[in-house]
Amino acid sequence: MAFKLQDLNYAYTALEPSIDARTMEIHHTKHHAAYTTNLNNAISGSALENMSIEEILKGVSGHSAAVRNNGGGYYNHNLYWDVIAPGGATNPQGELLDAINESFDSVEKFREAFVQAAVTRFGSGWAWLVLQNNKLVVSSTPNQDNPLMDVADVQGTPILGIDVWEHAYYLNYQNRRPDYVNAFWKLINWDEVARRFKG
Ligand code: MN3
Repeated sequence: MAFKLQDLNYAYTALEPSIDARTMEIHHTKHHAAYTTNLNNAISGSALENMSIEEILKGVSGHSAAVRNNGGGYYNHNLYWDVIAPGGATNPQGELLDAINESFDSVEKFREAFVQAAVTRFGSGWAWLVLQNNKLVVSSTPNQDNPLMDVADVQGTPILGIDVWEHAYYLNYQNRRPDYVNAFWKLINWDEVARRFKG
């Protein structure tokens, strides 16, 4: 198998009460596991088996819907688990803070734009903080698309992402997506976002 479901380096209970353990467990062992298995099935026997996930996504317009949906799902959830891992800085700092201030005027204005993108994404999808030509922008994508994909409206390197599929929050928040988004904001591991920002 080309791609492996990564273990979380923290317990399913670690993000309670913001994200409950049952949601974390189902999200990781069922949803993320299924994207991983289905991606491997979709690329089996093809040249994509020898490519990185980033390379696959950058040329996704040339691949099947199964590669687009499951490759996105595989990549997006790896990023998601990392940017909410407990223990990092609780606010943006250093060069990342400077870049946020330059692009959005303030962290608060960035937060408003990010929350707005997450809350208003219709149906299932993701909201992102994207590094694009040395500038930071907020975007959102449908389904399991992401800014690495050549089909995305806003293309660049995603450095922060929130899953707004109902499976990410419904057990605890039901229809209250804004409550989940605001809880997610408080979980962000800014050291991990800074690591991705620096590339
Ligand atoms: Mn998900």
